[in-house]
Amino acid sequence: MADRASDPDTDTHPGTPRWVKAVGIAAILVVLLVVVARVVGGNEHGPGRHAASDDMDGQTPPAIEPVTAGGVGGPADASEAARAIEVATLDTMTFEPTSVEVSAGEAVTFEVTNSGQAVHEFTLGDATMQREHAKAMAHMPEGVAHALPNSITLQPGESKQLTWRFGDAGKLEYACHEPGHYDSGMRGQITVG
Ligand SMILES: [Cu+2]
Repeated sequence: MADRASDPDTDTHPGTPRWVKAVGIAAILVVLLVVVARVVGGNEHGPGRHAASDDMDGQTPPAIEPVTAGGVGGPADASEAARAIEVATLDTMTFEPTSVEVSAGEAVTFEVTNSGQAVHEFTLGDATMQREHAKAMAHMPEGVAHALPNSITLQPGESKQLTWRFGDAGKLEYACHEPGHYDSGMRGQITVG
């Protein structure tokens, strides 16, 4: 994409590298798609299942894969959860606890409290979902990433809930993608047994 970035004479705005424009255009497209998706899906329940809509058109990768019955599972209503797990986010770039165990097919409500002074998030998913979320955060920290059903963002002192029905047995993560936090190790392990 930046193959001609060193040739500003071909550009109407010599001072602006081509990639900056490309990122800007991509950001505008993402905003438009999110608005459209919200309008279209506005009167439906379970907006999470529609957040990664098909109309992304390959322009920007959806930050979460379509939810299926198995696999990683998907968002659920709090009334479906038989139990709750309390999780705290800490400024030491750790979660408390650092790991949890759940059963395949079980719905669990995570009651997450930000015990730190910094903003933290709780993003649930497999490695692919974590990677896609990090990508979305890098481009649109206040837009796409925070509208996803597998993620909540918490201001200092804030508590929020996220209910998830787990799918197949395996390993998932809960992680924080505020800038630098994930790379500092801010992640916990979910063993789905
Ligand atoms: Cu964090």
